[in-house]
Amino acid sequence: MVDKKEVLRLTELAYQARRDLCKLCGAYSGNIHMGGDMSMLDVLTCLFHRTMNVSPEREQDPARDRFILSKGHGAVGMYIVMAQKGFFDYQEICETYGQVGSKFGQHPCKTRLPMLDASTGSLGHGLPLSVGLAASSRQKGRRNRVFCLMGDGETCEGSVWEAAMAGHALGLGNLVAVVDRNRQLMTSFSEDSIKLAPYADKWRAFGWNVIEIADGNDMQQVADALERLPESSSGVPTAVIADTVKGKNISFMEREIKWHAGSMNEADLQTALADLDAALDRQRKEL
Ligand SMILES: Cc1ncc(C[n+]2csc(CCOP(=O)(O)OP(=O)(O)O)c2C)c(N)n1
Repeated sequence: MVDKKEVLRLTELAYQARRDLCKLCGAYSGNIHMGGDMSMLDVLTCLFHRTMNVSPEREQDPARDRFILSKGHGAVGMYIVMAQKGFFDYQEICETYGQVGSKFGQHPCKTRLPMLDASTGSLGHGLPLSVGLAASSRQKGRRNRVFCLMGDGETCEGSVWEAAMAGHALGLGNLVAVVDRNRQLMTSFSEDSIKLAPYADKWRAFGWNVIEIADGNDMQQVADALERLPESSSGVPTAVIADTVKGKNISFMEREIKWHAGSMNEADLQTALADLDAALDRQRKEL
């Protein structure tokens, strides 16, 4: 088990990321994809602050891990976590986010942010790209991993399953697909539209090693699960399926379809910040 001190450090980072995101949302005039950002933030925090060997200093290092945010509509959540890690300046994100000419667009753009491993936003393309990166790393004898974070709704795209077949056929043990299984899409619950269950079995049927996280918003569970990744030299790709809650920790957002994306007024912002403080208190007591 990952020790409690480390879990607390990661929990506090995820809390800070949620606060920063809420403050940005409160100040921004347009909609932000709050629901799916909140659901994925614990996994994203653990990936950037513990699991992946990435840092601004290693940008050009061929041995560093690669990361593709395939659910590109979650860009601002990723920018904030990367800012904590020193890649970006949070203030600059707040001042320019979503404006014409900004580096920080509503979807991640590699042309403007060269440290990213891909531009994303059109769902279903991150895993195919990740297969290519992982195959190339393998061919060059590198031991790094390629991580691809997808939404569960996104995996309705056929291209995801073509890539899953290829990842297995090529024996890419250095490939890790992480699915933010929040059971919601843009305008509906996933099981009410294209039924995804039995979800983990689908990945197993495609030949993948599967790690399930019963509560993907519990940092202890997330950190422990990501410790169990096989060696990158193994011959089987891994799917980490994290059961999460869309809008996690914000009372008026949790599991609310309308909070796929939205904007907050001052009263919303104050409620959200109080909710986050209460959630952190609870998490500290549990640890
Ligand atoms: C190819 C493509 N089709 C449609 C969209 C519009 N879209 C943006 S987010 C979204 C819902 C995605 O659901 P999911 O992957 O579960 O993301 P999450 O609920 O975690 O935000 C859709 C359909 C898109 N970005 N790309």
